[in-house]
Amino acid sequence: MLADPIVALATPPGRSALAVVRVSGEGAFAVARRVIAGFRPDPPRRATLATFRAADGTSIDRGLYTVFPAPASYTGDDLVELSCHGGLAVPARLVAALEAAGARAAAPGEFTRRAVLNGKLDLLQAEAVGDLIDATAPAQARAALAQLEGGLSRRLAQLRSALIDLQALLGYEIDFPGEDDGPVPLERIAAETGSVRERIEHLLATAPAGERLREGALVVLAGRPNAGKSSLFNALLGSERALVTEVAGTTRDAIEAPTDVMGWPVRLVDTAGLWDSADPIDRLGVGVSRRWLAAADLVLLCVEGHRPVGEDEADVLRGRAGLVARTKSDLHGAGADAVSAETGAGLDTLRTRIAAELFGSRAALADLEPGISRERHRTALARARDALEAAVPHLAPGGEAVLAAHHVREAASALDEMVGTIDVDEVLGRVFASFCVGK
Ligand SMILES: Nc1nc2c(ncn2[C@@H]2O[C@H](COP(=O)(O)OP(=O)(O)O)[C@@H](O)[C@H]2O)c(=O)[nH]1
Ligand SMILES: [Mg+2]
Repeated sequence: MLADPIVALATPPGRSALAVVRVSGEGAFAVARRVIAGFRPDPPRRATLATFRAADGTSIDRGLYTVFPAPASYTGDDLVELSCHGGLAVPARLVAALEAAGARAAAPGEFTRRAVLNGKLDLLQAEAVGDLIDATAPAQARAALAQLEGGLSRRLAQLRSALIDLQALLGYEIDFPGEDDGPVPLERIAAETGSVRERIEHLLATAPAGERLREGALVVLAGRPNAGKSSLFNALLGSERALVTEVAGTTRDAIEAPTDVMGWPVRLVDTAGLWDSADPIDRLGVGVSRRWLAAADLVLLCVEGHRPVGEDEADVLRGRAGLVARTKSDLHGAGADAVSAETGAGLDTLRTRIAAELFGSRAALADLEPGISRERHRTALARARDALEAAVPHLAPGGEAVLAAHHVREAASALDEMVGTIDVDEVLGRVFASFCVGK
């Protein structure tokens, strides 16, 4: 059955004051009635105090339940939310009782999946629900919330609408070929196609920052042994994750830790560094460092004090995003790039530089424009752009409007796939409504 009642604990298992259990689907109220003493579906969206009972009639807990009748619920189906005491025993008994009463244990993401199937959320918004839950830095949460609220969906809807207009114009051209003074000259259709293509390109350009924002930017520390990498790593994290000693070569494996730099998500990696050593274990460490450096979004090169940057060190930064941090400023004195893991001086300046380097103009948390945030979006948009590019030659004088229309349709279907809506009738409706082709 498409909407059989499903049940799941909506909060993490473990010790907590409260836990929330959700039941959704056709028959959710009947299931709830078997467990909640005196259950009533009215009034909706109002918390009611009741006793929750197991199948054998023993009481499980006293808690609140809230009823969300379809379609005004998260899933779009009938839904009941029960909040009980937290911990391991009570929520587990409550879920078991609801299963005994006829609900099936939900699969991961099944509530959101139903919300998509019922048209409550599009695919982009469903992805944003996951991103919002997974967000660790404020900027991530903000971007996810904007996407959940439909920011990206609206941008795509505008693009899609422009493509449908194009299809309508082309439809006219196909039905009345060769009419030189038709209502829309071919050049205008070509120009319009180019402008939509440009807008898609503009959205595509948000991919690096968007993906970086969703996944966390990879910042890798590099530098000579004893440059102070591990100390800086710990200072930026605010915890002693990496071992620090005066013995060169203490760090051998790379250590990765997620952190938040001025509100932006960063995965900080401490490495052994890149320098020659006879010791085979050191050499392994250097190999690991190289792989991390190759993947880095930003390399943070640690150079002690005023020592000149060596040729080998400069090489590490060549052709890639990088910053130099002058370490141990408490010993060597201050400068613009100076930082001390010991005293914390210069750390905030360094954080600001890292954030600006990684997120650039998006460094202002307030004006995040809705952008794309995953490979799935990028490939769909690239497909749409390529399809429009392929349409252009057919829009030159003497071109085949039918072929152009084919490519424009393909571009629209790439966007549909991205949002998760496919509706051919809409295109047809638009063509006939705005052009009265059948006159
Ligand atoms: N005074 C001072 N000493 C530091 C600072 N940062 C690191 N050190 C010392 O420099 C040595 C090497 O530090 P470490 O972080 O292990 O360097 P790594 O080999 O680059 O990881 C250790 O003895 C640290 O205590 C700093 O900011 N101030
Ligand atoms: Mg180290």
